[in-house]
Amino acid sequence: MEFLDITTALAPAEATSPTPVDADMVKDVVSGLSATQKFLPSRWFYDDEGSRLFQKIMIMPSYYPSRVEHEILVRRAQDLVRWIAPSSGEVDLIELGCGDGTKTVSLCTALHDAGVPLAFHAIDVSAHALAELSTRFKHELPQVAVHALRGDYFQRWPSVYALRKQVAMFLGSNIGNLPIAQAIGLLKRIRSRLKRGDLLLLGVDLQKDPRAVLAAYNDVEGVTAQFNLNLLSRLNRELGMNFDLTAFRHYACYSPIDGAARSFLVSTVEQTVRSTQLARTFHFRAGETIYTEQSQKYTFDTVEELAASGGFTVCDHITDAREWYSISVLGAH
Ligand code: AVI
Repeated sequence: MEFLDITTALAPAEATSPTPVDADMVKDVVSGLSATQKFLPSRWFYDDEGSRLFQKIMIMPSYYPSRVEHEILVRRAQDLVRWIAPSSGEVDLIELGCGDGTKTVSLCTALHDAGVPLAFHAIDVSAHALAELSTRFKHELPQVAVHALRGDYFQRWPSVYALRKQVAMFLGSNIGNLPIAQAIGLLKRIRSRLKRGDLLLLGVDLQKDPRAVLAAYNDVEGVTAQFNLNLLSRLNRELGMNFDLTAFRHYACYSPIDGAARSFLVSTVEQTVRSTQLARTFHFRAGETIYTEQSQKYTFDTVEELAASGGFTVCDHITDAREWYSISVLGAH
């Protein structure tokens, strides 16, 4: 188990060496761009520029999920504390995809103020985000022990004492970006690490007025469009592709029937895109789309179905006043 030494998190080698070709990216691009409905998994959005653009999205007025989730973490902290507080002993709080800790520091403060003995295990792929999280906790909550673990939350789990209560957290509505089979797979994996009585706090975006959902992915500022198009810049850079970014447009839609917001890149002309690294060409008809992201919106019933498929039962849905978003408390049974 590798715990990140924050002093080496931003080693110069990492900052300067060219990005090696990622075999998973190659597989995804070849299969996605050869399919009848072209697709590219949204996990590839998050290079440095993509992460910077996502930070920008999170503070846009139309992008409500981050703001509402934050409001729940602050305003309903006591309800969360009641679920998290163990009957005895300490609690290991394990956040999958913690980012820079902005989401969780207020909850950890509430737990600390309530006298809950706490160790915070923060897992993220970004060394930069983990370094920021550690600095934030050092300044704002030095009393809480932070264990930063760098890696993919599909694979990593911290070392914890078997007898302590574990509370896993998967916030940010990130579950909604996973195809259903992967979402269930992730819940099952988390469940396999927990014992009876442990919890998973799952951040889910709820179904609401379709116009509010659509506005979040179709902002007038065009930041989501830049975020979507940045995927093509990344492939140009990392796979030697020659996507012309002016010949693709962002398109977002939302279907209240299945609760899915979907994003696409539309080829505005007939064109052929090449990759020197892959020695492949990909043809696009004018109007042809690449499906780049699904952001699932749930009802309480669909959260319950998802939880059951992953081996959990829903103990509570902790929501904002309008019920736009829920931090659902799932119990390992
Ligand atoms: C990270 N994820 C939950 C965001 C979402 O809402 O699906 C990513 C995003 N895509 C466009 N805007 C934000």
